[in-house]
Amino acid sequence: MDIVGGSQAAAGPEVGAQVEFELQLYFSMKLIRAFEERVSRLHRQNKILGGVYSGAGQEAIVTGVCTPLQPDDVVLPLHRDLGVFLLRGCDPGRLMAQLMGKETGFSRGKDSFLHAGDLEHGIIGSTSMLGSSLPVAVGVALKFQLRREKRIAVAFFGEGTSSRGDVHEAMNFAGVRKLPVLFVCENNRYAYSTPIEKQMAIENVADRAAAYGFKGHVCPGNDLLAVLQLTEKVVKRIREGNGPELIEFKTYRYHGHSEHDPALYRSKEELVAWESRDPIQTYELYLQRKGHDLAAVREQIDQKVQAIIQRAVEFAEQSPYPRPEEALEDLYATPVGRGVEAAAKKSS
Ligand SMILES: Cc1ncc(C[n+]2csc(CCOP(=O)(O)OP(=O)(O)O)c2C)c(N)n1
Repeated sequence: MDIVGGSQAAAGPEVGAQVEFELQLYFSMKLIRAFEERVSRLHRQNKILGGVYSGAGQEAIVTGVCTPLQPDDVVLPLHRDLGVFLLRGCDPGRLMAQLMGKETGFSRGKDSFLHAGDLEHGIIGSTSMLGSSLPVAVGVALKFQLRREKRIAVAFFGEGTSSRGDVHEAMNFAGVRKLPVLFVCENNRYAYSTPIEKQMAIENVADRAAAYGFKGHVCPGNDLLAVLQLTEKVVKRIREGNGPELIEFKTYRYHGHSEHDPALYRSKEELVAWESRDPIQTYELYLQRKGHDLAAVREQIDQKVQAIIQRAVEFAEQSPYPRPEEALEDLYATPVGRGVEAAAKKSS
């Protein structure tokens, strides 16, 4: 069992492969939950650089969306999608080092998690300007289309972000050009402290897709199997050149907007109601009904997960902070293409 998404495991028709796949999905959600819990604890110990935006409660979405993707697809996560890094096969130690601002992180200690990306694993980081990553996803998809590549771009965003202007521009352009992009809205009901009914006048973000000329779907985001089955179908259609689609997943975040937010704007009853639909516990019930020995499976996976996280923390803690003289390195991409050599010669 590896920690890279389950697409390879999904290929085998045999029962063994199916069992392996089911456990891989469980492992993925457990790893994301435990990793984020550890990050929250480390934050309280003042070991994390910058804000922590926990996605606890939303693990089924990242898991169900990333699993059917191919390694050469490109994903653009937002601030609550740390799990994307784990499922795309990024090294957990480097991810933890990024969170701690260490030299060994993706940006070599130049940034917090918020803007992290890892091009080696097809992840483009976001900026603080919510929604700015959607036009980038559309640009990536345009490149795939122009080069006739069977790759897709996947843009994650919240329901609050969906009300931003550049989200509209991105979706409109993607619809006009029928670009291979999947828009993934994680509707957790709050944009910071603003409840959904105070920032949009319709019930579903997905309803907006019709205005751009493509399909929009509403899906229960805490139900891993529902997320996975819908995403598989949608991804297949997009990959075959049928244009973009939008999936809105209804979900809930357990923590406040970030770790310094006690979320006093919502009721205990509401939180408890959503906790009773927890994605991991719901999936555990499914595993049990499928005949897995849940206690044994849980123990084995918890041990594996804790070992991975412990190694990641040790690696990050032992890594150095960047040296001041590195501050100006890696700020610009190395120029490539026609005329670059001549221009370089001229200026030297
Ligand atoms: C353009 C812009 N406006 C406001 C903010 C401040 N801000 C950061 S996260 C956030 C809430 C975003 O809510 P949503 O898109 O629903 O995602 P969630 O945090 O709920 O996952 C806000 C208002 C920002 N970063 N960028």
